[in-house]
Order: sequence, then C-alpha cells, then structure tokens
Amino acid sequence: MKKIGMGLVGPGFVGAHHIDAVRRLGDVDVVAIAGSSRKSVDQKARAYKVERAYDDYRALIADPDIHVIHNTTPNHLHFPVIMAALAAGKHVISDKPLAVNADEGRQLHEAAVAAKVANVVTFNYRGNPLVQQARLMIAKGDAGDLSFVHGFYLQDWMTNPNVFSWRSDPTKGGVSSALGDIGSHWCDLAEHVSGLKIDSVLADLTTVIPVRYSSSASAEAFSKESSGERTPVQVGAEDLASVLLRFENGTRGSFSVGQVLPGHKNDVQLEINGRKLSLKWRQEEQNELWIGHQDKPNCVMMKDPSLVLPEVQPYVHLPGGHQEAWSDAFFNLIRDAYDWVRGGAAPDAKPALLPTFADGYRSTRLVEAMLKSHAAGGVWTKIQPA
Ligand code: SOE
Repeated sequence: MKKIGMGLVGPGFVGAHHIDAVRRLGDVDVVAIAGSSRKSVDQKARAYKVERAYDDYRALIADPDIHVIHNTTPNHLHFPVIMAALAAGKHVISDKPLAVNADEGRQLHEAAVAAKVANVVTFNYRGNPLVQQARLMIAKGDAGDLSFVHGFYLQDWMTNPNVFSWRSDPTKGGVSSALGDIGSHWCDLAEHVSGLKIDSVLADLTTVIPVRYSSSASAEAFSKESSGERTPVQVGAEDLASVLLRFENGTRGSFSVGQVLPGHKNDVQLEINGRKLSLKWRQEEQNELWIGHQDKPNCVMMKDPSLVLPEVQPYVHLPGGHQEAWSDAFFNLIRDAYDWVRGGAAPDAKPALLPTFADGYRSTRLVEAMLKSHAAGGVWTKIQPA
C-alpha cells in the first residue's frame, strides 16, 4: 500500500497533536516538519521523531514525498503558507482561524476551490461523538423548533500578564484575540450543531489585561512560562467578550469568550433549547450529554457506542465508561479529512462532519462583524454574505 505523505509547518502546541492523529491512521507518513529557526525545528524533529526538518516552509511544500500540508503556524502566516501549498496542488489542513481577516479568508477559500484539493479547518470540537449525537438529534427534530442557542468558551492560561502569546500581538494574531482564537470555535460549533446560521450580532469587547510583559520568545498555547527579562507591551486586542446573536430563522442566542478567567482551562459549553427538549454539552466533561425535559426528569447520556445514533458510532472508539478525550475528537476530524483525501477530495464526497475553508471564511466574517459591532458602540451588525 502506498502511504500518503504529510508535512507540517509550525510545530507548536497543537502541531504535536496533528502528528499524533496522523500516525494513528496507519497509512500516512509524517515526512517532514518546517519551523522558523534551524535550531528549534531540529529540536522539535528529534522530539517528534520526524526525519526531515526544514527551516523554510517553501522547501517543505516543494518536497515531492509530501501530499498533505498541515498548517499550524501563528495566524499571520496562514495566508502565505496556505497560498503556497495550494499553488503546489497540495491538500491543506489548517488551524483556525483560517485567516486574520475576511478578505484573506475569501482568497484562501477561492484558491482552494480552484485547486480542487481537500481543504480543512480544524474546528475540532465537531469531532466529539456527543457533539454529533446532539447535531443529529436536532436535525431529526427531537428537540423541536429551536428557541435559544447559548454558551461560552473560557480559558485561564493568559491570566498572568507575563504570559505573552502571539495571539495578543496584532501583527501576528490579527486584530482580534479571544474572538478569533476561541470565539471562532464556539460559533462554528453552535452553527454546526444547531444547523442554523447566525444572521447578526451585537458585541461588547474589553481588554482585562491591557499591558503584558513580553520576552524574546512568544509563549506556546497553555504555557505558563513567565520568567526572564521582559518588556511592557500595550495590548489592544480583546481578552473578554460577550455577544448577542440573532439566527436567520429568528432563533436567539448569546455567548461569552475569555482568556483570563481563573479556573477555566479549556471550558467550552454549548446549550441549545428547543420547544421539545434541551441539549447541553461541555468540553471539560465531554463524555456526557445533558438532556433537559419539561415534563419528565432530565437525564445525562453517557458516551457509549450502544446508546448513540448509528451514524455516530464510527466516532466512538471505546465502550461506555472508558473516557475519551480532546485528542480522540481531534483524531476523528483528521480521520475524516484523510478519508476525503483518499477519495480524491471531490466536494460531494466530503464527510458531513468536516469543516472546510468555506467554514473558515465564514468564521472570519463572523469575527469581523463582531469587531464592527463593538467599534460602532454596540449596534446590531449583519454577517456579510460570501
Ligand atoms: C489556545 O487558546 C488554544 O490552543 C486554541 O488556539 C485552540 O484552537 C483551542 O482548541 C485550544 O486552545
């Protein structure tokens, strides 16, 4: 069997999980990684047991043994790296947000469609089996008409002002921090599970920590490294935001995101209330789905292959009571992406779960509308059409 060759650009926190997921597939070779400095990329290559290491992403893209490019670079590099990969006719799996603004998001989406390659954005929370269970229950009408879609995505790893990530740097992360980095996940999840599109938003943003202290190295996600010599940097991007939502069919919603909220590690919650029942899923307790009733006791469904709908069973890897985790859901997304690659990446062969550059582009328009709403003093703002 001929193996598919994978290459990864930007081996940081999440890069390691792309490599793990791909190795779990069995028929994909991790051929090479590319990083920004010779010393650090060699170090990562040794740590991840990858044979080839490039200090220029263009050399990795030109490597003829590589068919699929995984882009896990800081946000400002998504555009040049992905454009180069698409120009070389390679499939691309990119981290979110797809781009730092909607204009770049549109160009990447259009280039991927023209290149006729698999194009995937890692909105990985879609890969959780109980997220799919909730989505299908709603699609089958179990919840009835939806009235309210709400939740949050809260983290605490940026609480210390000495933690300085490229996410807070407008030249690297983009003008938004919390909304682009984690609000993008929440909105994608809310639209994917509810089956509804957000029509307009009213946003309130703030920066709880307006001055951070940076060192020469930007902190990897979830790193608490804060020692060493530091210089103060004025931060303009939001680290806390709340947004009211109106969906196209009139359904209402709201969510909050925050990166500086002690105790919340990677706390994503989505609750959807229909006229017949309510569903609630929380990432930190991801093996459970809460089902709320008005006229009988509420219940908690455990992730178990014999309890979920038949379409969800392929996404469950262990019997009930054997906890599955973030990396299993991430693997599910990567597995679907490579199924699409193996099948020739035809648009109509895309697995239903898989988020594409069209979703990534949509997400950049959602974030842009939220920034615009806040800048205008908190006014209802429509999402721009594609
Ligand atoms: C840091 O906030 C981060 O690593 C995000 O960038 C990821 O997308 C999210 O899944 C986990 O948190």
